[in-house]
Amino acid sequence: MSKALDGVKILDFTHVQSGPTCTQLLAWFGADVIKVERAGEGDATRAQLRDVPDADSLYFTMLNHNKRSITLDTKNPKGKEVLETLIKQCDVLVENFAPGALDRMGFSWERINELNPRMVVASVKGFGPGPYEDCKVYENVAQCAGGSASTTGFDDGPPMVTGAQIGDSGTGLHLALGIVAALYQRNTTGRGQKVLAAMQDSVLNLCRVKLRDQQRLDRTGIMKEYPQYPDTPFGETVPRAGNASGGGQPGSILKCKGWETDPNAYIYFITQAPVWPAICKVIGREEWITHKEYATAAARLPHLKAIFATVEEWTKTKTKFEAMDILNVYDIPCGPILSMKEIAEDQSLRATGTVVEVDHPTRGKYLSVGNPIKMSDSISEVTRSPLLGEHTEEILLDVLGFDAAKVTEFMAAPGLGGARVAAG
Ligand code: CAO
Repeated sequence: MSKALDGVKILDFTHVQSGPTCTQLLAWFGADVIKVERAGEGDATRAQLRDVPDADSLYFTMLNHNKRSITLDTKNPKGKEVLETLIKQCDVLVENFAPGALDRMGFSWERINELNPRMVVASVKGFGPGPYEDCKVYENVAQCAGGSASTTGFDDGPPMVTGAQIGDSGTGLHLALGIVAALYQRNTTGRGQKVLAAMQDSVLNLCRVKLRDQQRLDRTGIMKEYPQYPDTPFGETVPRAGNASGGGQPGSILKCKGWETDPNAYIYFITQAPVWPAICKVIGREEWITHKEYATAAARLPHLKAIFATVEEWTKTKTKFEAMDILNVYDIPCGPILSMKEIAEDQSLRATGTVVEVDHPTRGKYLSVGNPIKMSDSISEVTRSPLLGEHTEEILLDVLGFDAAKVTEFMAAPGLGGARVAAG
């Protein structure tokens, strides 16, 4: 079966998480992703958080599926020669080096554009142009600078980062969309272009509801769906809202049966207005259906804490899955708090390819996340991440068209191809 990005060649200069997430997605859509790494060490994540001695870490393997790896010292003249040829052959260069690193390597936008005017050059940086444009940035810095941390957590605690990697993987997603759009535009202009996804911007894009709330607060001084209302006065900035839904439908995390010993025996419960009568029936408070302090969404706002406390008395009598089964009969929006262990064992996620088992020659079988975007005519199959330099020879022969003698010369050069890799 063909794939959406068949024929697209990506020169993948990415490392750590943000850039590799982007190029892994493009690979799942069928692009030929050629990951360029330094001989000997490669992407630093190969050796980070290792759980199997001497094997590529899960950090690396789970972000670099379906790619090929070539080792290249791009600061060495021979390596530069190879890189220039690769630039001429590829459609997209993706990088997430520290600001200025590509220029220092001798590959500015102008130089790349001169070598291949059709090339799309896509970058992740921590910040866009401005006071912090030269800063190196990791995930949690982006979460803090993008507005997420100040609005996450509880009102009486410090700012908090979230476990979802919205700074890294979130920015990788944004960049992938930018690349596909640039390739689409190239069909009519014939030109490549620069694509930038700044981590601060991407986090803010995902946090836009909080910028909405800042303006509501500026105008009205109050936000009635926030847990601070009606007991605690609002300040000048959007406060941390705990587990409140942040939308027009109030929600909260409630205890379920077993919460005393199981840290994840909880359910997210939403008091969606259209199903309010059903909620009242399920929890045994039918008098609330018509009571003037509970009958409408607006009337309920000052009583949300008491309402959720009453609903919780009911959820505490059910496991999170029992509660789900009962509530879903009435279309009451809710969701179990799933642990990573439960997700790893969830057979429905395996069946859809959202969680996949992958085999690897040095680490054996492991679980990974498959392509979360499903397409009917471009099915993603997850193949293992490459060993360091595994495809160097293959790429020199097939992509660059080197003859056997030139491949041998290249492979022997110190700091270039490096030793031949035996693939499992
Ligand atoms: N051959 C020769 N040199 C190479 C090379 C290769 N194949 N691959 C990388 N290098 C060099 C770079 O040219 C750079 O050299 P200079 O500093 O001399 O210009 C050097 O390796 C290190 O690159 P770096 O500064 O990007 O790496 P770092 O580990 O110091 O910083 C990070 C990592 C992530 C903080 C930084 O890359 C960054 O801020 N990136 C942009 C934001 C980003 O993507 N952050 C998310 C990271 S995931 O949490």
